[in-house]
Amino acid sequence: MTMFDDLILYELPGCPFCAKVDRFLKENDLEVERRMITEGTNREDLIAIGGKKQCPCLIIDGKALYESDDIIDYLRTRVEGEVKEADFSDLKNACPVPWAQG
Ligand SMILES: N[C@@H](CCC(=O)N[C@@H](CS)C(=O)NCC(=O)O)C(=O)O
Repeated sequence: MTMFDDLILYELPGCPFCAKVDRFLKENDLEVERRMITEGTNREDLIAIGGKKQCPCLIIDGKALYESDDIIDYLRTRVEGEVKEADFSDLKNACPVPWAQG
């Protein structure tokens, strides 16, 4: 397992785009600090850092990176050795969380 101290991942429960990132992390045995935006001040904190509440968002050394595909592209660069691709084929490509759509 590799833990990255410079990365924080903001997530939303039930978000399929967050699930993609989660799968990629697990597949490659990577760990980052995880923050659910439904908890505490995480939502406000994310907006303060990145300007929007969209999840997933990876904070890299204090800078926000949105978009699951871009996050996974970035994480690929942090894998030591061979990158293991995760299967996302069963995940929906739309947000099912009504709260997040507003
Ligand atoms: N294209 C984006 C879609 C992300 C997305 O739509 N996330 C939803 C949660 S399922 C969200 O955060 N919506 C709230 C918002 O965009 O403000 C990705 O791949 O990361």
